[in-house]
Amino acid sequence: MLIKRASDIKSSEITPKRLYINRREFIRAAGAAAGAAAGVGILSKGAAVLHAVQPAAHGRKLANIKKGFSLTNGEATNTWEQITTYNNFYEFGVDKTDPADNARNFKTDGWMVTVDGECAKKGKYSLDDILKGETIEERVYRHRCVEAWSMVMPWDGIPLANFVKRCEPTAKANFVKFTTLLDTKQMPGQRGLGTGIEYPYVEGLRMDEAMHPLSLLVVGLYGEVLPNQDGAPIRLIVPWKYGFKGVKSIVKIEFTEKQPLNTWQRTAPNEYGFYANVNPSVNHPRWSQARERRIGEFLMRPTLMFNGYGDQVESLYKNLDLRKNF
Ligand SMILES: Nc1nc2c(c(=O)[nH]1)N[C@H]1C(S)=C(S)[C@@H](COP(=O)(O)O)O[C@H]1N2
Ligand SMILES: [Mo]
Repeated sequence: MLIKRASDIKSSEITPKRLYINRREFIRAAGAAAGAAAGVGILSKGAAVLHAVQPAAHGRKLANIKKGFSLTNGEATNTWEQITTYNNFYEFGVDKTDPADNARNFKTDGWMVTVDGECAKKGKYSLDDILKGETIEERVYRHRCVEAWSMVMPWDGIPLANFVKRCEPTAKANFVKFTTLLDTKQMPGQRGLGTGIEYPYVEGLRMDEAMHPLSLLVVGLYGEVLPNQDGAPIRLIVPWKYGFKGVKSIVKIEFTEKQPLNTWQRTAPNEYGFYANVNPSVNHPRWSQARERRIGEFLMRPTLMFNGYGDQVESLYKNLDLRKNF
């Protein structure tokens, strides 16, 4: 066979490109190479641009949400439309509108989260189990992507600390590791092609970061059930870190002794670290992190240390060199 199938292209063939193209282009380059080989890539992409992306349909309202706190200095909250049509969720495609298109029929009924590792209460938890006895809080947080765009989102969720305590971690539990669903049937971005990303998507936090009151297990947006493109039915939000720490559609929470290897660090370790604290003075090797584009605004605004949450979190890092531990 002369034509290479997507799955025949080894990730090693595209590896050097990581050095000079950005995250999405790096993924897309693999797709274009495969598409060109198959003679369809460019045309189908061109056609895709012509359709208008639809925001998430309005879903079920969550009951009894308590106002939490807004830590945004009065900055305007982004709209439902913006938050559900401009996404990063590579399992559903690498363009910002792909998750809105491709996660539309994602099935989350009967969702279970496995708790494992260094803890007493291992097992499978349904969403109801996780939310049992909890008050869902609305937290309006800034969200800063490592790609230098940002939004303000009104999440609904519970403090991650509450759930961690219920799992009764052992003395050896130094980190919490989170894993996204692996489902090549439902997630087209996980199929075939050697994009250089190994699925499932994995993230992690140090135990004290997981216990910090700002860390949130999110199940809703704007008081409604979390839209699929934003990581339904349950995802993490850690507002002082780059957005990629906010792992979506979580199926496993593990307590580990050693620091987990998170997906972006594994994919490009010179560019993405474990900590990923928002830091305007540590640039990405290929772009500045000093400023950001707030979705809906024209001028770029300065990026704030720890995304503006320094008063709350800087004590966690007083013994850490944030240049080395980026
Ligand atoms: N499983 C998974 N989680 C993920 C991602 C992803 O591609 N897959 N993208 C991350 C990145 S880079 C960002 S900026 C946020 C985007 O969240 P949002 O689409 O709800 O704004 O999700 C993060 N969580
Ligand atoms: Mo991101």
